[in-house]
Amino acid sequence: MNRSWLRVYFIMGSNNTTRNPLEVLEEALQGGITMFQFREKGKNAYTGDMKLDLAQKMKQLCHQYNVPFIVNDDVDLAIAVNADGIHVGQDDAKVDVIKRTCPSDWIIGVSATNKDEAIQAMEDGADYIGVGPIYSTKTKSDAKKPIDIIGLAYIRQAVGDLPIVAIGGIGMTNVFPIIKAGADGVSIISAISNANNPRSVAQVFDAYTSYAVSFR
Ligand code: 3NM
Repeated sequence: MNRSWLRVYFIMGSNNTTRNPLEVLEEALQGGITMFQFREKGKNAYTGDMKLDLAQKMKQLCHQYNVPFIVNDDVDLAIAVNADGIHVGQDDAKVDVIKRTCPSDWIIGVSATNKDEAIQAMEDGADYIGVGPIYSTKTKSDAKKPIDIIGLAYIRQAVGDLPIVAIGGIGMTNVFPIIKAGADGVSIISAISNANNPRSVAQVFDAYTSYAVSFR
Protein backbone atom coordinates (compact mmCIF):
# COMPACT_ATOMS: atom_id res chain seq x y z
CA MET A 1 0.00 0.00 0.00
CA ASN A 2 0.93 3.65 -0.32
CA ARG A 3 1.88 4.67 3.23
CA SER A 4 0.94 8.29 2.57
CA TRP A 5 -2.71 7.17 2.53
CA LEU A 6 -2.37 6.81 6.32
CA ARG A 7 -1.47 10.47 6.82
CA VAL A 8 -5.00 11.71 7.66
CA TYR A 9 -7.06 8.57 8.17
CA PHE A 10 -10.59 9.55 9.16
CA ILE A 11 -12.88 6.96 10.78
CA MET A 12 -16.61 7.37 11.31
CA GLY A 13 -19.92 5.59 11.79
CA SER A 14 -23.40 7.09 11.90
CA ASN A 15 -23.25 7.37 15.71
CA ASN A 16 -20.05 9.44 15.78
CA THR A 17 -21.93 12.57 14.72
CA THR A 18 -25.25 14.26 15.43
CA ARG A 19 -25.32 15.41 11.79
CA ASN A 20 -25.92 13.61 8.52
CA PRO A 21 -22.80 11.36 8.34
CA LEU A 22 -22.63 11.72 4.54
CA GLU A 23 -22.37 15.50 4.84
CA VAL A 24 -19.67 15.21 7.50
CA LEU A 25 -17.73 12.76 5.34
CA GLU A 26 -17.97 14.97 2.28
CA GLU A 27 -16.69 17.98 4.22
CA ALA A 28 -13.80 15.90 5.59
CA LEU A 29 -12.99 14.76 2.03
CA GLN A 30 -13.02 18.37 0.85
CA GLY A 31 -10.61 19.19 3.69
CA GLY A 32 -8.11 16.62 2.47
CA ILE A 33 -8.45 13.35 4.41
CA THR A 34 -6.29 10.67 2.77
CA MET A 35 -8.16 7.49 3.73
CA PHE A 36 -11.54 6.66 5.27
CA GLN A 37 -12.80 3.80 7.42
CA PHE A 38 -16.49 3.04 7.90
CA ARG A 39 -16.81 1.87 11.51
CA GLU A 40 -20.46 1.22 12.33
CA LYS A 41 -20.25 -0.01 15.92
CA GLY A 42 -21.66 0.62 19.38
CA LYS A 43 -24.83 2.27 20.64
CA ASN A 44 -27.55 2.86 17.97
CA ALA A 45 -25.29 1.58 15.19
CA TYR A 46 -27.06 0.72 11.95
CA THR A 47 -27.40 -2.92 10.93
CA GLY A 48 -28.72 -4.72 7.85
CA ASP A 49 -29.93 -2.68 4.88
CA MET A 50 -29.36 0.68 6.57
CA LYS A 51 -25.72 -0.20 7.22
CA LEU A 52 -25.28 -1.50 3.67
CA ASP A 53 -26.90 1.57 2.16
CA LEU A 54 -24.75 3.99 4.17
CA ALA A 55 -21.60 2.02 3.32
CA GLN A 56 -22.42 2.12 -0.40
CA LYS A 57 -23.00 5.87 -0.34
CA MET A 58 -19.84 6.51 1.68
CA LYS A 59 -17.75 4.42 -0.69
CA GLN A 60 -19.13 6.34 -3.65
CA LEU A 61 -18.25 9.65 -2.00
CA CYS A 62 -14.73 8.52 -1.11
CA HIS A 63 -14.10 7.40 -4.69
CA GLN A 64 -15.32 10.74 -6.04
CA TYR A 65 -12.39 12.22 -4.10
CA ASN A 66 -9.97 9.36 -4.95
CA VAL A 67 -9.75 8.32 -1.32
CA PRO A 68 -9.58 4.60 -0.35
CA PHE A 69 -12.66 3.26 1.45
CA ILE A 70 -11.98 0.73 4.22
CA VAL A 71 -14.57 -1.24 6.22
CA ASN A 72 -14.06 -1.98 9.91
CA ASP A 73 -14.44 -5.60 10.99
CA ASP A 74 -17.37 -6.62 8.72
CA VAL A 75 -15.81 -8.74 5.93
CA ASP A 76 -19.17 -9.57 4.33
CA LEU A 77 -20.04 -5.88 4.08
CA ALA A 78 -16.61 -5.07 2.63
CA ILE A 79 -17.19 -7.69 -0.08
CA ALA A 80 -20.76 -6.53 -0.70
CA VAL A 81 -19.73 -2.92 -1.35
CA ASN A 82 -16.46 -3.83 -3.09
CA ALA A 83 -14.42 -1.89 -0.53
CA ASP A 84 -10.72 -1.14 -0.92
CA GLY A 85 -9.86 -3.02 2.24
CA ILE A 86 -10.69 -4.15 5.73
CA HIS A 87 -9.53 -3.17 9.20
CA VAL A 88 -9.68 -5.82 11.91
CA GLY A 89 -9.17 -5.80 15.67
CA GLN A 90 -7.50 -8.53 17.69
CA ASP A 91 -10.82 -10.39 18.18
CA ASP A 92 -12.04 -10.07 14.59
CA ALA A 93 -11.39 -12.14 11.45
CA LYS A 94 -7.80 -13.33 11.12
CA VAL A 95 -5.47 -11.92 8.48
CA ASP A 96 -4.58 -15.34 6.99
CA VAL A 97 -8.28 -16.13 6.44
CA ILE A 98 -8.86 -12.72 4.84
CA LYS A 99 -5.85 -13.21 2.59
CA ARG A 100 -7.13 -16.61 1.45
CA THR A 101 -10.74 -15.62 0.86
CA CYS A 102 -10.84 -11.93 -0.08
CA PRO A 103 -9.63 -9.87 -3.07
CA SER A 104 -5.83 -9.94 -3.27
CA ASP A 105 -5.58 -6.18 -3.76
CA TRP A 106 -7.33 -5.38 -0.49
CA ILE A 107 -5.59 -3.13 2.03
CA ILE A 108 -5.55 -5.07 5.31
CA GLY A 109 -5.16 -3.18 8.57
CA VAL A 110 -4.85 -4.66 12.06
CA SER A 111 -5.16 -2.97 15.47
CA ALA A 112 -2.25 -3.44 17.86
CA THR A 113 -1.76 -2.06 21.34
CA ASN A 114 1.58 -3.64 22.22
CA LYS A 115 4.77 -4.96 20.63
CA ASP A 116 3.66 -8.62 20.52
CA GLU A 117 0.41 -7.81 18.71
CA ALA A 118 2.28 -5.54 16.31
CA ILE A 119 4.89 -8.18 15.42
CA GLN A 120 2.20 -10.84 15.04
CA ALA A 121 0.23 -8.59 12.67
CA MET A 122 3.37 -7.94 10.63
CA GLU A 123 4.15 -11.67 10.40
CA ASP A 124 0.55 -12.40 9.40
CA GLY A 125 0.98 -10.02 6.47
CA ALA A 126 -0.95 -6.92 7.53
CA ASP A 127 -0.42 -3.97 5.17
CA TYR A 128 -0.50 -1.53 8.07
CA ILE A 129 -1.14 -1.51 11.81
CA GLY A 130 -3.33 0.87 13.78
CA VAL A 131 -1.43 1.51 17.01
CA GLY A 132 -3.17 2.78 20.12
CA PRO A 133 -4.78 4.11 22.06
CA ILE A 134 -2.09 6.77 22.18
CA TYR A 135 -4.14 9.00 24.50
CA SER A 136 -7.34 8.39 26.44
CA THR A 137 -10.50 8.48 24.37
CA LYS A 138 -14.21 8.56 25.09
CA THR A 139 -15.07 7.35 21.59
CA LYS A 140 -14.30 3.65 22.18
CA SER A 141 -15.82 2.37 25.43
CA ASP A 142 -13.53 -0.66 25.69
CA ALA A 143 -10.31 1.09 24.68
CA LYS A 144 -7.18 -0.20 26.39
CA LYS A 145 -4.84 1.83 28.60
CA PRO A 146 -3.12 4.63 26.63
CA ILE A 147 0.40 3.74 25.46
CA ASP A 148 1.45 7.36 24.87
CA ILE A 149 4.22 8.49 22.52
CA ILE A 150 6.74 6.22 24.19
CA GLY A 151 4.64 3.12 23.46
CA LEU A 152 4.27 4.19 19.85
CA ALA A 153 8.03 4.73 19.48
CA TYR A 154 8.68 1.30 21.01
CA ILE A 155 6.35 -0.39 18.51
CA ARG A 156 7.91 1.52 15.61
CA GLN A 157 11.30 0.16 16.61
CA ALA A 158 9.90 -3.39 16.74
CA VAL A 159 8.27 -3.47 13.29
CA GLY A 160 10.89 -1.85 11.03
CA ASP A 161 9.27 0.12 8.26
CA LEU A 162 5.78 -1.44 8.42
CA PRO A 163 3.23 1.33 7.82
CA ILE A 164 1.79 2.57 11.13
CA VAL A 165 -1.14 4.83 11.86
CA ALA A 166 -1.63 6.11 15.41
CA ILE A 167 -5.10 6.19 17.00
CA GLY A 168 -6.89 7.28 20.15
CA GLY A 169 -7.59 10.73 21.56
CA ILE A 170 -5.68 12.50 18.79
CA GLY A 171 -6.25 16.19 18.17
CA MET A 172 -4.52 18.70 15.92
CA THR A 173 -1.93 19.62 18.54
CA ASN A 174 -0.73 16.01 18.89
CA VAL A 175 0.34 15.55 15.29
CA PHE A 176 4.00 16.52 15.61
CA PRO A 177 5.06 14.21 18.48
CA ILE A 178 3.14 11.33 16.90
CA ILE A 179 4.80 11.65 13.49
CA LYS A 180 8.18 12.22 15.14
CA ALA A 181 7.75 8.97 17.10
CA GLY A 182 7.47 7.08 13.83
CA ALA A 183 3.83 6.99 12.78
CA ASP A 184 3.03 7.51 9.10
CA GLY A 185 -0.15 9.30 10.03
CA VAL A 186 -3.01 9.82 12.43
CA SER A 187 -6.39 8.11 12.70
CA ILE A 188 -9.10 10.35 13.98
CA ILE A 189 -12.77 9.98 14.85
CA SER A 190 -14.19 12.68 17.14
CA ALA A 191 -11.78 15.55 16.39
CA ILE A 192 -13.28 15.61 12.88
CA SER A 193 -16.71 13.97 13.28
CA ASN A 194 -17.74 16.27 16.14
CA ALA A 195 -16.08 19.41 14.80
CA ASN A 196 -18.20 22.45 14.03
CA ASN A 197 -16.36 22.59 10.72
CA PRO A 198 -15.02 19.14 9.72
CA ARG A 199 -13.59 20.59 6.50
CA SER A 200 -11.33 23.12 8.18
CA VAL A 201 -10.22 20.65 10.87
CA ALA A 202 -9.34 18.10 8.18
CA GLN A 203 -7.42 20.86 6.37
CA VAL A 204 -5.37 21.54 9.48
CA PHE A 205 -4.63 17.82 9.96
CA ASP A 206 -3.58 17.69 6.31
CA ALA A 207 -1.25 20.68 6.66
CA TYR A 208 0.28 19.61 9.99
CA THR A 209 0.88 16.01 8.95
CA SER A 210 2.40 17.04 5.60
CA TYR A 211 4.75 19.40 7.40
CA ALA A 212 5.67 16.88 10.11
CA VAL A 213 6.32 14.10 7.58
CA SER A 214 8.59 16.41 5.56
CA PHE A 215 11.04 16.51 8.49
CA ARG A 216 11.58 12.76 8.56
N1 3NM B 1 -9.67 2.30 18.27
P1 3NM B 1 -11.07 9.34 18.81
S1 3NM B 1 -9.05 4.05 19.98
C1 3NM B 1 -11.68 3.20 17.17
O1 3NM B 1 -6.94 1.95 20.51
C2 3NM B 1 -10.59 3.30 18.14
O2 3NM B 1 -7.55 0.64 18.90
C3 3NM B 1 -8.78 2.57 19.22
O3 3NM B 1 -11.52 7.84 18.46
C4 3NM B 1 -7.68 1.66 19.57
O4 3NM B 1 -10.24 9.81 17.69
C5 3NM B 1 -10.40 4.35 19.02
O5 3NM B 1 -12.37 10.07 18.91
C6 3NM B 1 -11.23 5.58 19.12
O6 3NM B 1 -10.34 9.27 20.12
C7 3NM B 1 -10.64 6.76 18.40
